[in-house]
Amino acid sequence: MLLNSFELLKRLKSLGYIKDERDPFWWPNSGSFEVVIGAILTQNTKWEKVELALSNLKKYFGDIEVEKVAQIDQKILSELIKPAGFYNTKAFRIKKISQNILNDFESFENFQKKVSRYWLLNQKGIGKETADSILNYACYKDFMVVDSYTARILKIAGYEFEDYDELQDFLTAGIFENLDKIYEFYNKEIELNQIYARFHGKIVDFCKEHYKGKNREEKVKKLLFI
Ligand code: 39A
Repeated sequence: MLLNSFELLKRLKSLGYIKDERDPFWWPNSGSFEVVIGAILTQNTKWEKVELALSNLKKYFGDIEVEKVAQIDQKILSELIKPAGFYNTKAFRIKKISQNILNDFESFENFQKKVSRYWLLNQKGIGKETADSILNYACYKDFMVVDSYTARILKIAGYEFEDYDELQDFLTAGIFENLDKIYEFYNKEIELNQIYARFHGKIVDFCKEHYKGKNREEKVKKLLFI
């Protein structure tokens, strides 16, 4: 029986997640405006499709910067992000949030320092998972992302949660209560934002490798919980 989220973190770490070649915060180019775009693009689609859309944006813009995205023609933006699906809706959301970042914070650097979850949740089409992804991976703040993979593997361990917040509380409580042990296995003190970032990354990378095909629940159960 899994007692808390720390045990899941420990198990995933002992299985070798995250692989060393990843960004230290797992999300590629963490701490950049590109993550804001990636977090919106990744809604209702596979990451591999997001990568294609991001690659189109990089070919078009060079570096993906908020000032450039705020000014782009929305039809051109839709074409560039087409591989990620729902491209008209996503193009509208991406252009709008870019303009709002500049209007309310003047620069991406100010946005990183000052943005709140409340501000993000008031943007069109930004729900809790997208907001927490932006807060953690683009702004390096202490928010743990919850996604459907996390809910699925915890269900296999016998846990079901009412909603996003309850699951998030379960994840963060297990971390918070075991910080000393986490520092021990990392051999150093590691910031909470990075622990959350890497924990979510471990869950996603593990699920992409093992939560698939026939008997996936059984496979995951054997690897993680027996
Ligand atoms: N589903 C995902 C991902 N899968 C991902 N990576 C792999 C790197 N990111 C950053 C977000 N969502």
